[in-house]
Amino acid sequence: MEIFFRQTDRQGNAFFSSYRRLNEIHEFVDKLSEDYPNITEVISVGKSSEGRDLKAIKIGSKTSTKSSKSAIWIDGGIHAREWISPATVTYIAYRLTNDYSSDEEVKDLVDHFDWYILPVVNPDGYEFSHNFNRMWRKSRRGGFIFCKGVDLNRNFGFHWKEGGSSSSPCSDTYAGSQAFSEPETKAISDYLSQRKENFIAYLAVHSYSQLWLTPWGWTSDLPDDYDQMVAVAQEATQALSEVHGTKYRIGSSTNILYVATGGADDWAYGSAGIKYSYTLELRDTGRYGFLLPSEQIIPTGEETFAGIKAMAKAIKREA
Ligand code: 0X9
Ligand code: ZN
Repeated sequence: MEIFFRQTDRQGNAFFSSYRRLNEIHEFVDKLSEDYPNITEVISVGKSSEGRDLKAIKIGSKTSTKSSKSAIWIDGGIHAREWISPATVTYIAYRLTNDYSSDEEVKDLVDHFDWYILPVVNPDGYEFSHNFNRMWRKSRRGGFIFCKGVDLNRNFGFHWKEGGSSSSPCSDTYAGSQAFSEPETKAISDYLSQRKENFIAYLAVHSYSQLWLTPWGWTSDLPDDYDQMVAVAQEATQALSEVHGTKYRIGSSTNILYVATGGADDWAYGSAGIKYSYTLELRDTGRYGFLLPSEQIIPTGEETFAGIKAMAKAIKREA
């Protein structure tokens, strides 16, 4: 058993030493599930417009006496160029499984919650950003040679296209032809809607700016649960900063960033009724921006994992 864990540790360190292609992330997720069959299940949430799998992993022990567990959703890679996001989200899945047997705190959180982790919401854009254009943001559907793709974080059906998004296919914030016109956003919303009573938290992981954002992105008004969301985010960012000193700011998207409608977090909170819905903007604050060096994958993973654990602990206490 011990050798087994040490091997997995080595795998983790090697895997997270560089930014990985989609097929490597998918293989890693499959491997995690093979290594920890009792607490994991590989899930297909749907397919991208170019036919790539939206491969996710569900992590949760079946030992709980409760028939239906509370669930936490974490996704990454909705914006192609934000490479630290899929890397970090995959790292979270790695630690939740790898540490289950050795860390009481992790065991407790995996026993209590079902974790649904989708590292790459936008696999077509992610691959395009590796193959052709490192600064690509959107998906790759529609358009001609130029002006392809939809900003999937403007395509969710809640106050869709009411501000901070564009109706021009050439724009980097093109909202799509209608709400949920894109297979990626439709798949996520269908998946969550079928199970929404179980979901207590939704995390959309982006980069960069070091922000722990609450809804709303469509109005400067604050959501009903704002105070509780902020209290949980404070515990999370406190734990996060204790790891490597990285400082996060907390606030609503509109108030500390900008108005942008059709975002996943607003939909998760406003339509799916998921009480703790956040967008995380990971490292850094602009020195490297989207081009965060790969040496920062593990430190970013470590601190984000600490933040997410603290968040889950706080939610568990509240609920
Ligand atoms: O603009 C976005 O989609 C996010 N920032 S990013 O630089 N990663 O593109 C922020 C989204 C915040 N949430 C909402 N506006 N709903
Ligand atoms: Zn983003």
